[in-house]
Amino acid sequence: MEMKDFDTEEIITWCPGCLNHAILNAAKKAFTNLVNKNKIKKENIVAVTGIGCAAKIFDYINVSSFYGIHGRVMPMSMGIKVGNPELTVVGFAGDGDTYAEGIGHLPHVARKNVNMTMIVHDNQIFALTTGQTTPTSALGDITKTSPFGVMDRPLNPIAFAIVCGATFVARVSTLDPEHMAEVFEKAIEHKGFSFVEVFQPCLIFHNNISYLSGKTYKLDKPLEFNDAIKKAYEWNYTKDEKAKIPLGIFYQTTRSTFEDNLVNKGPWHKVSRKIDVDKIVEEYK
Ligand SMILES: Cc1ncc(C[n+]2csc(CCOP(=O)(O)OP(=O)(O)O)c2C)c(N)n1
Ligand SMILES: [Mg+2]
Repeated sequence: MEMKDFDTEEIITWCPGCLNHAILNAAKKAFTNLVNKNKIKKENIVAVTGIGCAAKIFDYINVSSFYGIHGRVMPMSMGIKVGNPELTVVGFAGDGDTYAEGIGHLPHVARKNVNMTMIVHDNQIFALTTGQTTPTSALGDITKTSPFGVMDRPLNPIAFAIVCGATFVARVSTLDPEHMAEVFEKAIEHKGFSFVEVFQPCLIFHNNISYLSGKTYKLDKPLEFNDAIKKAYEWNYTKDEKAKIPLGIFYQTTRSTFEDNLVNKGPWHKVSRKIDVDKIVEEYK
């Protein structure tokens, strides 16, 4: 299998040079490698998306997909995975989608350890709606909803995901596409809830390429729980010019998954259910 087997014929409407192209390529590369290594089957991959620039990936990657609604990628993915645990479910969503509208879902898929991967295209802005503050916008960022600078302390999604119980937590950057594809592969291969935060500078509404350049470094290996949380706060989504920003796998552990713990195992699509509609209607008469 080659990467081009994941191409579609849709016209890509991201801006020219948009770093979402790098995420698309890295996802295709990770899928191709995993299929070629017989770790997953192409026909079993499901991409689940929310709404936003990030979510347009739905149209550009040739796998079974579900184009959902804003903020609901994780519960939709969980439903798909529980419905058919044989599937490899990968969610793609923006930072607004995941950390604003959808934040209520992250703790639960993490603590339940749903066996899926969540890839967050974090451009620190609501991009498709042309530039409003999100929970990872830095203090002082000027946006359409914060013309005098963001005043609220940002959310630290890495620390949050670890505390909530995610069993694989990583951060990558679109400015290092090779590393991004490697981590995507490991995240998808990991059994349990994998959370990958991706730096995806938005060329139009939040271009922090020059800020990130030279400040990131790679972690050698995953850390212990407490050390991983401490490391997550080494950079707390600030504009600090002296920052050192860690990339890589912060934390990885093994725990039984949500599907493992179900009393009645799936795949539910193969379970035939006999429902006597007339009997139910009688009960309610
Ligand atoms: C429930 C709901 N709220 C708001 C919107 C409007 N909306 C559509 S796209 C978008 C911005 C998405 O930002 P983000 O998730 O960060 O993705 P990006 O466009 O930055 O990739 C918003 C607010 C919506 N479609 N649904
Ligand atoms: Mg965004």
